[in-house]
Amino acid sequence: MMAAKRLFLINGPNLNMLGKREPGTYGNASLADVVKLVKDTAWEYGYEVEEFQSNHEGDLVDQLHKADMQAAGVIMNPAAYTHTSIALRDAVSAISLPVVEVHISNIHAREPFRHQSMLAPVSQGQIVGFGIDGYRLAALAIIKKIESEGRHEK
Ligand code: CA2
Repeated sequence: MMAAKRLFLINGPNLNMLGKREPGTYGNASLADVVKLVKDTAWEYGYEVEEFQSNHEGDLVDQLHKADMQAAGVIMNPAAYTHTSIALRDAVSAISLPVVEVHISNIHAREPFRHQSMLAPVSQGQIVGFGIDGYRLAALAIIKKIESEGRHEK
């Protein structure tokens, strides 16, 4: 099915706190800065972005289902649910869109419980450890993927 030139940007629990706490791990940028970065990047290629953040697992599942009907790809930082959520993994499996998983920090250089991602095996790919620049890299990567597969409307 042809999708509109639209990306969903989905951020999970506590990412609404970005820039307000823990700058040593997550930097000084706010969630609004992340949204602007992704929108500006997508705009360069004629894509629009629908943005969503929630602290609630089921709401994130709902948003993945909505993306399947309305978008051509998803950029997602599932935050702590990365490491725990079979529900989010099943949702990514259930939709037919490419999903790029982003982490601001290098999860592999942190506590062992952050080394495993439930979503990575069902995602298109994972970008970790580049701070919020990872969101721009994810937008570039997913747009290239969408364009190469001709998944979007003209
Ligand atoms: O590095 C990432 O992007 C993470 O997804 C961030 C999650 C963490 O649980 C993952 O292991 C890695 C935590 C997001 C919490 O964000 C905060 C931001 C500012 C202050 C406090 C929390």
